[in-house]
Amino acid sequence: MPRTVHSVCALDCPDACSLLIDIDEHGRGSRLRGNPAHPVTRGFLCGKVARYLEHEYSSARLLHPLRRTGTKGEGCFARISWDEALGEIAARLQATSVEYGSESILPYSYAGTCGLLNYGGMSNRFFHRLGASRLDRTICSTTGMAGMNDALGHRYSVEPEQFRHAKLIIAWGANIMGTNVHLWPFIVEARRNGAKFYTIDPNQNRTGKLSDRHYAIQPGTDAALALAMMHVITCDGLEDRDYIERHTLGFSELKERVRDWTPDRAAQLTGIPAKDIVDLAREYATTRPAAIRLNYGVQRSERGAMSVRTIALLPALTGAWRDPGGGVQLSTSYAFQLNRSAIEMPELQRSSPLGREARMVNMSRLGEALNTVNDPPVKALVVYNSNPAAIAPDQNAIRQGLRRDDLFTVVLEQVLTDTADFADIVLPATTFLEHTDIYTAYGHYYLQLARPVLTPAGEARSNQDVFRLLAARMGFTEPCFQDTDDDMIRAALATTHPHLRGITLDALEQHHFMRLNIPDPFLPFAEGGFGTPSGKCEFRAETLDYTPPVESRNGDASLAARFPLELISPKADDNMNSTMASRPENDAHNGCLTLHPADATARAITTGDTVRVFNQRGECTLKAVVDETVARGVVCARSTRWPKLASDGNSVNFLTSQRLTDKGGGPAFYSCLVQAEKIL
Ligand SMILES: Nc1nc2c(c(=O)[nH]1)N[C@H]1C(S)=C(S)[C@@H](COP(=O)(O)OP(=O)(O)OC[C@H]3O[C@@H](n4cnc5c(=O)[nH]c(N)nc54)[C@H](O)[C@@H]3O)O[C@H]1N2
Ligand SMILES: Nc1nc2c(c(=O)[nH]1)N[C@H]1C(S)=C(S)[C@@H](COP(=O)(O)OP(=O)(O)OC[C@H]3O[C@@H](n4cnc5c(=O)[nH]c(N)nc54)[C@H](O)[C@@H]3O)O[C@H]1N2
Ligand code: SF4
Ligand SMILES: [Mo]
Repeated sequence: MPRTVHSVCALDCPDACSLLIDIDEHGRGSRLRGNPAHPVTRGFLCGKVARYLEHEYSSARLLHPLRRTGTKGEGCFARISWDEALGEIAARLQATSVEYGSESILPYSYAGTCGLLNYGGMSNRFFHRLGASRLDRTICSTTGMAGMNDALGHRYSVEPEQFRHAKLIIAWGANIMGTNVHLWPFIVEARRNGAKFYTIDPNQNRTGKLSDRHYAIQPGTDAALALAMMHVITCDGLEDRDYIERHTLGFSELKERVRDWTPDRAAQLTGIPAKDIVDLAREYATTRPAAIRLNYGVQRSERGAMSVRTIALLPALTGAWRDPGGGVQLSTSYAFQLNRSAIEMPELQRSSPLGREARMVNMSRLGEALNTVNDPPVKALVVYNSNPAAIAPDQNAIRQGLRRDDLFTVVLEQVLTDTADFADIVLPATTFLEHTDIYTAYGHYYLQLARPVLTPAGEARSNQDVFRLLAARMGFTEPCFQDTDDDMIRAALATTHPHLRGITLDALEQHHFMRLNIPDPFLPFAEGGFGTPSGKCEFRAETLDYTPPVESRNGDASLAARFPLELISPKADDNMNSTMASRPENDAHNGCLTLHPADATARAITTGDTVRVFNQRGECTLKAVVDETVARGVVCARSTRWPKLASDGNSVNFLTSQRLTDKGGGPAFYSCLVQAEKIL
């Protein structure tokens, strides 16, 4: 019988859409659409996932376990049975643990699925019990989290639904049309009611083109802009005295600190004219409600935590938190106070051969982990929900590691990615339409449940199932390895936190999505309540500062002389990180480098030319697009290409570095100096 059922988009996107899927009489999915009943999805999907059934039924899907037959990276495999695959993996992990210590085993995973169970449920239990190294999952957002914590203590954000009330909306390093499109209708509504919409971004992308004003900031200089805005606000006396007195600490020191952050000084660094900085600051301070949508672009530069922190202090200065539609939104995820340790069970480490907490390995420095870490060296790598041979920085180092003959690599994947090409064993993985999971969100406040709605492709299995089976093979007898998905969901929901009150598995089953038990509207800091020791927003002015990224025009002068272009590699509209980046039309787009006409002319480059982009770490070949969507000295290429589809097998992540940001251990993807030349 044809029917329509519910699901949830599991991709790593703030919107976490509620989906409806039409299933035909043969049990095949025929159409995906947004659930009109969900207050943020509002009945539509992005272009990527509207076409997700092409991926679901693609001939590229992996259907059975594979064992490598060629050299590492070549991508030649032969079919094996699950029994053989699991037996071989268990034996190799066991032997590695005995010979080199259990910490020589490294799990590597990220957010291929955002479902809590398949993101890190049974897999974490398994690796904790094994005593494997723990992965510090820093690749995306930890820098920004550190900045928000420093500013606010509690990382709460303005709700998307409240943006409709704003009179000024600033997208600050946030490509809303591309990466967070379900916020857009609320912005449209606000603008219809007279709101102004501004963008602050080194790249004038689709969102910037639709703005009332675009500020073409130079990469990594956001803290300087925010400090100068504070200068204008405090010099002009535009701060909210009452809010400051009641809910903040350290205002007079802040005022003193920003005294020399004149708009002229910031103009030199940011490339934004001083007069524009003055106007922006005045308008921000005098317009209510004023919302800042700060996405993750800002925190991918070397001083990203300081930038995020400084920006996130602005609404406390102007009292913007008081109003529905006022404040800052970076991520809403902090409000989902689920019982994660009940899912992950870190206490299992005590029953591991280690008998203690295992070491942490920062995923942003995988190259270093595979090549130079020696206490013990990484001898086995188990990858799931991630494609490190495409998305992680400094690919020459990563591939040198992945090619090692003494490294045993297992990859759980839906398709044969660049990473899977390096595997000894590949295991076919289900998609989110094929397994159970629960979903938090980082762009709204609804918790969701999804049941499998389609039959798994071939012999594909969920991560949950694979790690249950591996646990049995390894002889782990703890009853927690028998837990069903539903047992684990119930455990996650078993918490006394007020936000989860009334949310049970049964209720989720019935409603599909449920709003967290938070006030409506949710005004987290309208009456103070910051998560700092004092409960106030603490400016701590003495620690506020701006330092240019080493890899920037104002950073290391000798590097900038050799590699004078600042490369940013923001998200592509039509793929999700490297997921679906193998579509030919996406690859064509991801294979482009945008240059400013002045930089192009100086290198005799015109649109359509093939260019070699290089620095001290590597090189890649891209097609030039010459236009003014980037400022002089900035070049832009979309992330994240499948390297194996490029003519030279390389991508921009052969150029990016393993240098970490100022706080949170995140990668400085967008602080990357390069040179470009035409290939004749
Ligand atoms: N279509 C699509 N959607 C996605 C993704 C995707 O790959 N494709 N990825 C998902 C993921 S994993 C994430 S983390 C989110 C990220 O969502 P966003 O943070 O919105 O995306 P980014 O492209 O990382 O960065 C946002 C913007 O920051 C700009 N930027 C770069 N450097 C600077 C800087 O120094 N200062 C300022 N002010 N701006 C800067 C970039 O040009 C970009 O336009 O999107 C999610 N949604
Ligand atoms: N240059 C540059 N590099 C970047 C970025 C950038 O802006 N510029 N952005 C960074 C950011 S923000 C992020 S979050 C990372 C993203 O990096 P990743 O989290 O690695 O994201 P994807 O590239 O989408 O790879 C996810 C993989 O998981 C697989 N997958 C999906 N669901 C499942 C499942 O249920 N089970 C299993 N086993 N596999 C599954 C998909 O097929 C896909 O190949 O990239 C980072 N890399
Ligand atoms: S990728 Fe984002 S916008 Fe697209 S369907 Fe998934 S959650 Fe919605
Ligand atoms: Mo991300």
